[in-house]
Amino acid sequence: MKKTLLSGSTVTGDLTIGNYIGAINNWKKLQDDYNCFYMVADLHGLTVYQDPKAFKERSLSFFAQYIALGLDPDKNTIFLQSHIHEHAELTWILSCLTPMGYLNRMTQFKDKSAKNEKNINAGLYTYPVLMASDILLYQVDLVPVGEDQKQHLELCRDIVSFFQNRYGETFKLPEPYIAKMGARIMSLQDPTKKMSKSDDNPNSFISIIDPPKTIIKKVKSAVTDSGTEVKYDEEKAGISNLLTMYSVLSGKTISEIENDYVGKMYGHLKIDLADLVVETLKPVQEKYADLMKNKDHLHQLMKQGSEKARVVASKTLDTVYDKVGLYPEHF
Ligand code: AQP
Repeated sequence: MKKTLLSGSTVTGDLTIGNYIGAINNWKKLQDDYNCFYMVADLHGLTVYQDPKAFKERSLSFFAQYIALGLDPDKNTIFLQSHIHEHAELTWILSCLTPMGYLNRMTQFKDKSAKNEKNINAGLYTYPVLMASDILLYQVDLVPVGEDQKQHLELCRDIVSFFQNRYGETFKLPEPYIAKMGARIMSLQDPTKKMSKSDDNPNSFISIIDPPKTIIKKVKSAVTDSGTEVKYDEEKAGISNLLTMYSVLSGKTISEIENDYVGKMYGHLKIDLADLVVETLKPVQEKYADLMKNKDHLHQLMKQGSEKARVVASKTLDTVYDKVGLYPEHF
């Protein structure tokens, strides 16, 4: 029996090369060995203000990008979170079991509310409970987590025991899945910060669907220090970030790349990296364009994903409703 795994990306901004290198490229490698659920996390996206029309288009675009980036809709369950109403329903049940004190400790809430001073909403605060529902509905064994999600997974594990203590064993206890090499890609404009798809400055990230000209312009204008030697150095975050990206995309080690650039300048690496990103994304962008031309086919694939997801999610929610004592509608 394959182990079950779930991951997803929040629908904010456009997927970036950081999402690809740090997450989706690894998800692709897991699709043969695990029973994978990959979700377009649109409900999570509502924790920040979204223009409704653009948000709808973006959710479809994320779904198409997952497939264009290599996630196979026949091997995996790829779906939109909001299509499975059980996520929102389980969130309510779990919210009634989650002490406020636990949510108060979440550092991401503090960081995100500092960034969103004008929109500190309750959804931002209870976001980890929705994340717990995402995981627990599918009786997931493993969750790929970066540093910033570890605390949320811990909370999810606490919620499993709160539920179990009150109602008996119901959910599988999820474990973190630590990817072998999920490089963290930094902002092109401030390499001390993670590249983030919702960054206000579009020059700080490369989006998967950026046209080649834009990619070249963004890489060329990446912030580096005043040196010239192409060498990985933690003190030189800008050039090190470009080297990391080059290494992951080319499959060469950092020291091989350093050797190739002896006697050359930062500018040479930038030109080659820009070409490499454009070449890497070319087949992805072609596939994406094809998929977006045939919306009926995309909708069909979406339906296929949500039907598979719903079978598992509804079974879990039925058990939960029964255990907490909600009166059944059907006898
Ligand atoms: N820069 C990055 N480097 C490596 N991995 C990254 N991921 C995101 N950015 C990088 C990984 O992508 C997965 C999906 O993450 P997400 O989109 O749901 O949320 P996030 O981590 O909060 O990414 P963003 O781009 O920073 O989102 P916003 O702008 O909405 O806050 C995760 O596995 C993540 O680690």
